Amino acid sequence: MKTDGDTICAISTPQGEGGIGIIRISGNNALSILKKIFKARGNKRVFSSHRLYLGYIIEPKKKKVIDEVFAVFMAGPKTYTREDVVEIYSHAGYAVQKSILSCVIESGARIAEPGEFTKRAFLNGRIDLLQAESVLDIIKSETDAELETAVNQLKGILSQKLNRIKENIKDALVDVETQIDFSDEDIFIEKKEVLKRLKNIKKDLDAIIESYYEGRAIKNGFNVLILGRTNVGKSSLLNALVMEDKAIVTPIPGTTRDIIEDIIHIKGIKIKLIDTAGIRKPENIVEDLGIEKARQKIEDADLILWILDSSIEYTDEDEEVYRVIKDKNIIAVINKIDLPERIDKGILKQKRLHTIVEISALKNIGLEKLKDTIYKNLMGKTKKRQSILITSLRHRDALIKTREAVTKATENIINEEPLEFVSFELNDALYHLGLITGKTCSEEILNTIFERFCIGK
Ligand SMILES: Nc1nc2c(ncn2[C@@H]2O[C@H](COP(=O)(O)OP(=O)(O)OP(=O)(O)O)[C@@H](O)[C@H]2O)c(=O)[nH]1
Ligand SMILES: [Mg+2]
Repeated sequence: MKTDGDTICAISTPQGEGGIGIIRISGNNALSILKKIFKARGNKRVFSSHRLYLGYIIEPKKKKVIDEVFAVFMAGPKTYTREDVVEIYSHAGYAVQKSILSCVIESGARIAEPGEFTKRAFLNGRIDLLQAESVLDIIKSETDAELETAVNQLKGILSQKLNRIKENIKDALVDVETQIDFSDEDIFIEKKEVLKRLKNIKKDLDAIIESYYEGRAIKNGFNVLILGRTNVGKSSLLNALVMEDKAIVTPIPGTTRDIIEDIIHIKGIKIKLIDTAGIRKPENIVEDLGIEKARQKIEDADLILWILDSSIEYTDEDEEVYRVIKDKNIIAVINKIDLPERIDKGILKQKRLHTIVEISALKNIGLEKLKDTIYKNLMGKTKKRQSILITSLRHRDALIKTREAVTKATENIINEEPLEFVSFELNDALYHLGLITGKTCSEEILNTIFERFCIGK
């Protein structure tokens, strides 16, 4: 799969008004298009590579000046796509950029598909698929931790690690295949040696696969569910944590009927807070549906904040909530501690809950402590911060399949099965590993990956 070098173009900066907007052109005709539409100051006709020229974009047919711009021609392969690339830095405005783009198209380019520039960088071998995907992650990063992970991926740290694993699998494969070819003669591979190699490969794969939990958390954030019976102050807690009146709060039990979500950051980790309808015997169909939605969220929650009301005795409804969530990761949050205490905390102690935090959502008491507890709970789940993280389900699936094949190869050797089986499994392992870096990827997979990009990237 290679690009055919036809010339593509796009507005690469976000649409709207701004100081500068960039139009990017890539392909064989990039330079000739520039020459048709751009007149450099001083009438220069020769463009040195990687140098900025000030001048005007002039509509080729009507000879009308559209904008004063900077333009740069970058000769391949030292470019983003490895093809010839031109970038035009114009003023950012809808009409200006649209007019320039029309000139470019009339002069022989076509509009790029989403992610097509990056796709070309991949197809022309400048970056592997992992790095191409990291470009999207960098664009979408909201927190420093997310950005750091994505940049490491772009720098190729994960690719290098995977390449080392690939080389190790290949070495094992060579050992095995040599043995197959010379089976009648006296070349004899030490089974122990191959098994040791495979064990190390598996260990490396384990570590990367395990990093997915942390990687995913950094990328997508954790789901923290606020759950409890009606009127205990769930929505008040959401509002206090997001510091905004996001959810309606009233003294009437059954106020919240739908799921209400917002994002907060605690020490650089992203947390999706999810407020839900209070759980009790529903009084009507709307409330019933709301409660059902709340229950459905339980499965996906990384953590459940089980809210209780300090000013009222522990009720059957509280117990009903507890019954549903008792096997999950929960923090018990006793709210309304600004009011006289009526709840029997002894009941909670009997339940051997790991953590109980006391707060007042109304008076802003104990919220810092609660945030700290949430952070420790979630980060405690991840081991020490790993330097290499995977964040994509696609990578994780492929690594798991790689590991499966390595495990099978190991079993084959232990069970003294024909070495051809071992060789088959190791080739399978290489295939799945290759899916991650794009070596063995089909056009279809590539398309689904690059479709997620915006146009111009
Ligand atoms: N005194 C006191 N009142 C509170 C506190 N937190 C919430 N409330 C009050 O408790 C009532 C219910 O609060 P909500 O936040 O709507 O409770 P909820 O759990 O979301 O209720 P539903 O959505 O009906 O399930 C409101 O009148 C709040 O002002 C608190 O810490 N102290
Ligand atoms: Mg509510």
